[in-house]
Amino acid sequence: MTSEDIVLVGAPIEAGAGRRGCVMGPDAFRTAGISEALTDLGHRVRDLGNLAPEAVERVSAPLAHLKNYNDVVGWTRSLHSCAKNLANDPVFPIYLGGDHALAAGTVTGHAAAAHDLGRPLFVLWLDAHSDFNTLESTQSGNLHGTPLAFAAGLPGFDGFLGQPLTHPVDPGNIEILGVRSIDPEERRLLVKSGVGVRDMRMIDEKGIGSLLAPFLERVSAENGLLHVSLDVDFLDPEIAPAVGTTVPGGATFREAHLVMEMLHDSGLVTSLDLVELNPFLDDRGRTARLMVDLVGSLFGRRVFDRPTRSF
Ligand code: B3U
Ligand code: MN
Ligand code: MN
Repeated sequence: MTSEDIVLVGAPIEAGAGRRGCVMGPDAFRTAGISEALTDLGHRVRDLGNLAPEAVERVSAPLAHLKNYNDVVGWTRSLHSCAKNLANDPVFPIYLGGDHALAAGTVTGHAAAAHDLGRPLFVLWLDAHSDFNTLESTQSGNLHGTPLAFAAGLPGFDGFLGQPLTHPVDPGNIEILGVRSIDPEERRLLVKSGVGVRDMRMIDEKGIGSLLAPFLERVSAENGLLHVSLDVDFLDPEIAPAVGTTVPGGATFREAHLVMEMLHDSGLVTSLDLVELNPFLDDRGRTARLMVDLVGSLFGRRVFDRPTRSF
């Protein structure tokens, strides 16, 4: 990536999560210096402030156990329109969450825009969870466990946008990396849909770099756009405690930076979600600062430039 305009969009949604606190996420990213980190790397940054959910006429949830359905619907609609508009500008949007339900709007907005451009959208989902429950399969009723199923066009979500999703992401173009918690019905849906799933065991056996490289090659070969959705719980809770749904055994500091460095070198990433940061659970801003550091690696920070000639 060269020097470019990055826009920051705050999405203080916590309606999709099981516990409160993600509403403070966008301001924690700002306090941790996300704008300054990107400016220091030579990028131009514009902070658009925080988005608000669209006002939605109160509709009852299609199933009684779904939590905060109306709020999530309002956020999905405003984020979908925002993402679709930003995708038509020559800017790189970073969505500051907020819980992962925000990706129901961002991913589908970018998918709609990609369709209009005649290019396929690919999605890299960095997460301890696959977030592939449908409204029927979710046991918890927490809607942050459903956005990827919605974006992949699984049935039952017509209420989210008030109409069927016209341009879902091809499930074959989705790669979930770092996963270590999948519900039984979710697993069945993932297999049936053909989503790429790379769990921690594969990372241990093959190395995270060799798992990511073939996916990036495919995005490049198909002239795709790449949306990256980074959930804080992708990281090991020892280094990133500020998340409501910690699962032990996550990506290490080095693995996470390597992913970001490879994404930078690929030049393929066109939009980014930073989600599930719960500052209420943080340890003196440590998780927020780590997330900002990772964004730095994605936007070109390196310790030492590789030599251009060999000796
Ligand atoms: N699969 C579970 C747990 C979960 C998913 N995403 C998060 N937690 N953050 C569920 O509630 O759907
Ligand atoms: Mn998630
Ligand atoms: Mn997660």
